[in-house]
Amino acid sequence: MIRHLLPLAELEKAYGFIQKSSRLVILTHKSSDGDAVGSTTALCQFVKTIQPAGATTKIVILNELPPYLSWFPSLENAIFYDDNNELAIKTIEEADCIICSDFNQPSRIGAPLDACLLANPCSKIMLDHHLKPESFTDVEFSYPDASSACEVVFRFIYQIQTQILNTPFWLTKEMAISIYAGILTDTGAFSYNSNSPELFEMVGMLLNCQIEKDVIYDRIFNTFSISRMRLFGYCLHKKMQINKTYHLSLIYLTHEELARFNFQSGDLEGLVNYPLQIEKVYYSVLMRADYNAENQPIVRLSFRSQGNRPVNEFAKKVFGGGGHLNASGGEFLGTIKEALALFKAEYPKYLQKK
Ligand SMILES: [Mn+2]
Repeated sequence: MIRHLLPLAELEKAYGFIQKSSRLVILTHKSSDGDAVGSTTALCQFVKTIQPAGATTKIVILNELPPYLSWFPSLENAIFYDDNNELAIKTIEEADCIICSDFNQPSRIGAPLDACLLANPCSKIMLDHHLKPESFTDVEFSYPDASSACEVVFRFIYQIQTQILNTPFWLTKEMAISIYAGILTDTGAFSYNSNSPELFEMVGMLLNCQIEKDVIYDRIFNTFSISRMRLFGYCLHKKMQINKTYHLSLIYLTHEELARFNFQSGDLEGLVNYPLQIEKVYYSVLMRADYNAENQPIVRLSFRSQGNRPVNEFAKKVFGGGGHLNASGGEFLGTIKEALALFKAEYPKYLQKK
């Protein structure tokens, strides 16, 4: 039994916006992951089933997708800002309804798309699962307890069909593929954020749509380039430092090291989780050198932990970031050397020895 979590009045409002729209746009966060692409492509297919004839639905994303995400159904409806600046901007400017999926702060979609989003006075709907949403939409479906944006999208479709349209719940195979891929991504293939029995009921319903779950797993996870696999090997063999007192693993990478392994965006995805597979390592931190939009050196940090060992406070107070209890991110304006010095001075205040 899938509970009706989304309030009916809000759902009716969102449904009204979509039903009236003739140029709908779906946005998601930059550096998109499987949940971002899964939720937007599933939504794109779904809204087409309730829009008036002749209406259009487009997905607009800042960066082009890496190969492991470019196979999703319905991506023929996506416009990438990197690829076509003018069309991407124009599409958002001309939208008469915008759905914001898998993000809750305009800045997450990247400049200049965020400014376009805010400047357009049309009706806006948020479907998300991150903490502390900013208020910039007319309808907010924000569920930090949900495994993924795709779970929220599943509920959205399920409730619109069964409560508003009074039809049995149905999905196309393509929608089910997109939703399953997003849930799979954001739960690390059901290794975290996936304790709810209801989630597995949803998965059962997705499997009933004849999706091939092993093929989806393969497309999302078994897609390393040779240089990416060697970069992982290098990090684990040469760079991982273990602090036994604090049960902490630290890996950092300089510009020079990243260049040596022909680093591409997304290549370090998932690496921060590996050290947690070591017995008695409960914290894992990954730092990598990067540049910001002003071309100043910055360091991007990822924090992971296990059990009741929060890392979000540390990420927030020391590195201006935040996130969930066990998974957070942050940023530091400066060099790796400076970031390391700050990290080493501060972690004893935030990490537990037990
Ligand atoms: Mn997500």
